[in-house]
Amino acid sequence: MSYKKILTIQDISCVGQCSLTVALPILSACGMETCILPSAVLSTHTAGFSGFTFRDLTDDMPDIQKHWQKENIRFSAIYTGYLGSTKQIDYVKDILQTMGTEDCVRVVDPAMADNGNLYPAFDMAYVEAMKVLCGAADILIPNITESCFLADVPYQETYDENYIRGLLEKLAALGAKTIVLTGVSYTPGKTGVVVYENGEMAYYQHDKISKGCHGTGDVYASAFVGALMNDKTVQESAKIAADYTVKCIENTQGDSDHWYGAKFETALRDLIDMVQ
Ligand code: PXL
Repeated sequence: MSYKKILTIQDISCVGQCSLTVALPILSACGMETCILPSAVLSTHTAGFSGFTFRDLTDDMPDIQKHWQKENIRFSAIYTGYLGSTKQIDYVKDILQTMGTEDCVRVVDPAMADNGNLYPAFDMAYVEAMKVLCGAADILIPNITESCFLADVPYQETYDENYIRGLLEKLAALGAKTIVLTGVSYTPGKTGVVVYENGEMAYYQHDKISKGCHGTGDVYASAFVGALMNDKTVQESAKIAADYTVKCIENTQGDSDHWYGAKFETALRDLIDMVQ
């Protein structure tokens, strides 16, 4: 396994099992040196808790980047998630374009929406800025709701393969070469992920656990990047991330106190076995 330095840019939700508190341990378990650029610090995530604090770190970003440039620091992969502001997306785009090694892989999870709605902190100006960031990605990992906002396609609860193809074609027009679309369900009781590469769709279907839990998008994207950096193909990484995320949800269901996140730690051993 090669030892790679990965930068991940997303928020610190102090409590709630999402973003950096998920990405760091998962990427470390996958054998990566992980560097972070926190986009904001929140007391909790914003999906279900009320009265959370929010400190936006947008204004710290240019100086952090300048220092890294002075130290000649470069990253083998840059993976972005939940960001702090529309202005920040501009800075993050510059980091994506300038802070990578020659063969750097740029992965954007446009973490901004789910179940047909934008997360509370975001508006349509944020969506417009996110479209531009997606254009700077090699690989995009959206869910269906995010894809609809990014592609200006009306959100539907049920759909067929033609709808998904149309969505992916519009997303690809933003500029990302490869798209890993999560939460694609054609059949009750099943869900899965569509990998779109060079105009071709490949579908990996798995069981849908009736009670999903929050934060699984971050678990999925982090495991995907960890597998990819272990020289798995995009399709292999998409499958490994799906199998791992299902295991995390299985290990969480039945604990009604644990509504805010997935117990991803309980399946790290399985993930390590899968990426090796
Ligand atoms: O898991 C996505 C996410 C990340 N960070 C924060 C969030 C959310 C989803 O709601 O609120 C702060």
